[in-house]
Amino acid sequence: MVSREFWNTVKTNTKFLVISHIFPDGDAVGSLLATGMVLKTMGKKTTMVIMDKTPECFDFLPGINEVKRGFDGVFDCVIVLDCSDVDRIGIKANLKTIGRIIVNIDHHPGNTYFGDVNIVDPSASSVGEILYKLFKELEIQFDTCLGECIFTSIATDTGSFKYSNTTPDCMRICSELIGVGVRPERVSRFVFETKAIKSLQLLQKALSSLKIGKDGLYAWMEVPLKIQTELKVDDEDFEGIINYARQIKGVEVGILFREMDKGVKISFRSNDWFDVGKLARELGGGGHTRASGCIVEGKYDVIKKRVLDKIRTKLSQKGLRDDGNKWHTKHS
Ligand SMILES: [Mn+2]
Repeated sequence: MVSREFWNTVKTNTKFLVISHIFPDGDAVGSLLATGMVLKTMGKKTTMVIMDKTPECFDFLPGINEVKRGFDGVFDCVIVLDCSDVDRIGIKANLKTIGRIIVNIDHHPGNTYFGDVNIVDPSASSVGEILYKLFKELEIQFDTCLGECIFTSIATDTGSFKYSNTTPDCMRICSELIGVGVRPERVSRFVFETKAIKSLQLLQKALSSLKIGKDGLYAWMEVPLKIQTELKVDDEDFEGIINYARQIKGVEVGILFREMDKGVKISFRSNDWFDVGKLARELGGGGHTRASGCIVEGKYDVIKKRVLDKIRTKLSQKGLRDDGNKWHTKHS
């Protein structure tokens, strides 16, 4: 059993690096802190790293001040969380030069199984959910701190228990976590209900760019670099903005084009049947069936047109056999 291999790895080693992805979300941060907490309780030397700024909305989580932006030296074991592939970690070095054993814990369908131990469950709502099950096997006690981290993972990756990945399992887990003292309204206030003014100004700009495709099946928003510089916005200010495109009645796919220095960061959301995870992978990115993204290098207008054309074509092919036509190039 994979989990036995995981626990043997934990028990027989002492020095751990726990790391999750760049552009960190609630699952990246929550699962990182939960893993770090459990390893430390077990007396392991543990370094927690995210190679990127963590959004301020997660500053309330226990242990967040111990998360570092980099690391030195080598480790017995590197535990990678919520990363479909090694690029998502944001380090240049080969993982094998950092740790003797690589453990990959993830729930993305496109996971590349880059670890020596791979615990990959695409049916799980979040890495937090996978961790809960792993910790239960060892009869680890859940207190409010550990519970709050796991709860945040699940609550954010299910969009506050609204997405199709909200399963009986994740509701049962969260019910138990509330039972050990997690306060959903506290998590919700920090994570979902507190906004910087610049986030709302960004939303204002994004909404003013909102356009809908001729057939009404897709809608998009655009944020030029100039606006981002003016408002001094970060990645975290973009959180949730794309949903406004997806929410329009009749729309299946929502798209957000964010101009970057050398290309475009594109986010995709779908409502019902369109696999945006597959679309993003074809564009060199990744993600889930209903939520995904990619970064494409090249000229903004060219990329935008190609992506919109591609979506229009795919939408018009609904019900037809997928011809497997792939857009391989990352550069336009
Ligand atoms: Mn996740």
